[in-house]
Amino acid sequence: MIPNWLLQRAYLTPNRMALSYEDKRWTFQQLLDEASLIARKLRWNGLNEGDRIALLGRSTPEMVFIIHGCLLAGLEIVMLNSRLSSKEISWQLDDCDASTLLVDDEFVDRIDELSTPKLTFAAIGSSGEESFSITKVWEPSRTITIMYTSGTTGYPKGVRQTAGNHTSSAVSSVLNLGLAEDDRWLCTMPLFHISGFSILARSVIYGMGVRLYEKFDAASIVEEIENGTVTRISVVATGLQRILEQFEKNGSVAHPSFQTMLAGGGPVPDDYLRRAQAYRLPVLQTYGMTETSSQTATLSSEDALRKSGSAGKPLFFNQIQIRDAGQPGDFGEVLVMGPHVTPGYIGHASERDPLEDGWLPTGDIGYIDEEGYLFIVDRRSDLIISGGENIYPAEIENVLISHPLVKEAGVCGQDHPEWGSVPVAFIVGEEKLTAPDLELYCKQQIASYKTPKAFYFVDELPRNASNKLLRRELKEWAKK
Ligand code: S0N
Ligand code: AMP
Ligand code: MG
Ligand code: MG
Ligand code: MG
Repeated sequence: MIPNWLLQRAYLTPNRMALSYEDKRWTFQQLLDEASLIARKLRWNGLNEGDRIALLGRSTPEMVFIIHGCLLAGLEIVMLNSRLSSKEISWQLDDCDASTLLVDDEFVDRIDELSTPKLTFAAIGSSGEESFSITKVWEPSRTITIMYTSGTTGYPKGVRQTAGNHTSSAVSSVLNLGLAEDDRWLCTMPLFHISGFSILARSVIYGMGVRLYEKFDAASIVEEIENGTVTRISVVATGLQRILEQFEKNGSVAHPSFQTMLAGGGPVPDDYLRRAQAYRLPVLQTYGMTETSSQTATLSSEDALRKSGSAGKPLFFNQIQIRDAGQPGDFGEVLVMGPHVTPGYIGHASERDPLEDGWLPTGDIGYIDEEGYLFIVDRRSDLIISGGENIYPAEIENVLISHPLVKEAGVCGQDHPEWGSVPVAFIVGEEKLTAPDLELYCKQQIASYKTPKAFYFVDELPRNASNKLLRRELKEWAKK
């Protein structure tokens, strides 16, 4: 059994710093008090142990209290990506069958026509309370969070992340990175992604402080890294790039107490890793995904320079292997096994077993070198990763093709200096169709980051003899 995280943590180290935001801070006891209050209010609103709710909020202390409040109340939390369009959010709400949507008042106007009952954060705050006794231990199989991740078909899948998944992930991580008494993890990653949520989990499991930012603010982040007020941070390549530019501007270096910059969520350019050295930034590349509740493999600090470009070795409890690899260096699909791997999906994908013979096929292509280090080289499917957000061409193509003036549409990724890769669209359509029309049409239906950055009008799309779209060819076109 796994101890109820926050209850156990507040019992063990009540006075340690748990959370800070701007100039405010909370100890673990204060965090427990805030979260317990929320839990009683959620109960009063008819939410009971085992219920599934959806949560749409910003990275604020209130959001952290609500997350922990939900966990204390025994709820499963569907974490909604606040960058999605109303239409995408409605789709996920239908698919997950949540009984209630807890929504930050900031976002209420985005979701006015919903069939799911909603409870705004303000309404939770002003509601009555119902006392109940908090469950002290959790079954490892208990679902803590559900996060949607894009799928090849264009329909995202809700991934279950259990108490066992999160806890083993956090324990594996600390076995690799170590823990200092005054560690503070700067969380600028969205809490609705596992990159951000996993920081909250590590905090309560380790008794480690989290410094929370609502927005990615490179100037403040770098100031904290220079001053030593934070010791760890997680970033995607886009964030790392902004941090490097800020260090360049400041002409400064990281404080000696700064321990780790965990970089992942997509490819991390070698050039960034090299440049980071000049600012004494210990950047450790990591390979993880929603289905693995964050890191599967991470480079260790002692290998950072020698194995630059590698995503490291698997964390202690985890296994990796390359499908059909005969010898070190052979390329193939990366397969993952371990207690951090999801037991499965919910909703439309619930029948799909994520595992094959006990291994999770990741869809990523990589190799393991002769010393056992993992290198990720490509993605088997057509996934586009823009600033750490995943996009499958099919979800954009489905939207484009629904436009009355569009006859055919093909989408692929194009290299981009800020986002790594962005979607661009090739369109066969009526003459009067314009790029601004299509952009507007997309933005009404899908997240802004999924809206193609360019629309190229063509006479026909590259197809093979059986009329299948040749996406590789499309990618070549996108390079011209
Ligand atoms: C990079 C971020 C911070 C950029 O956001 P920013 O600058 O705050 O944007 P906004 O001011 O909100 O918006 C301005 C305009 O920019 C558009 N936009 C925003 N983000 C993107 C994007 N990603 N791609 C393209 N466009 C974007 C907005 O739409 C807006 O435009 P308009 O005005 O047109 O609307 C932000 O994108 C960000 O936080 N990215 C990170 C997301 C993330 O966390 N991804 C990782 C997901 N994967 C995992 O969680 C598994 C891996 C993992 O766990 C991990 C990853 C890294 C490190 C550690 C771990 C770990 O294992 O622990
Ligand atoms: P998600 O499930 O949305 O978090 O996306 C996970 C995907 O991000 C993985 O399947 C990879 O395609 C990609 N990814 C994560 N970490 C890395 C990395 N270090 N290098 C290359 N791709 C990565
Ligand atoms: Mg995924
Ligand atoms: Mg992603
Ligand atoms: Mg059409």
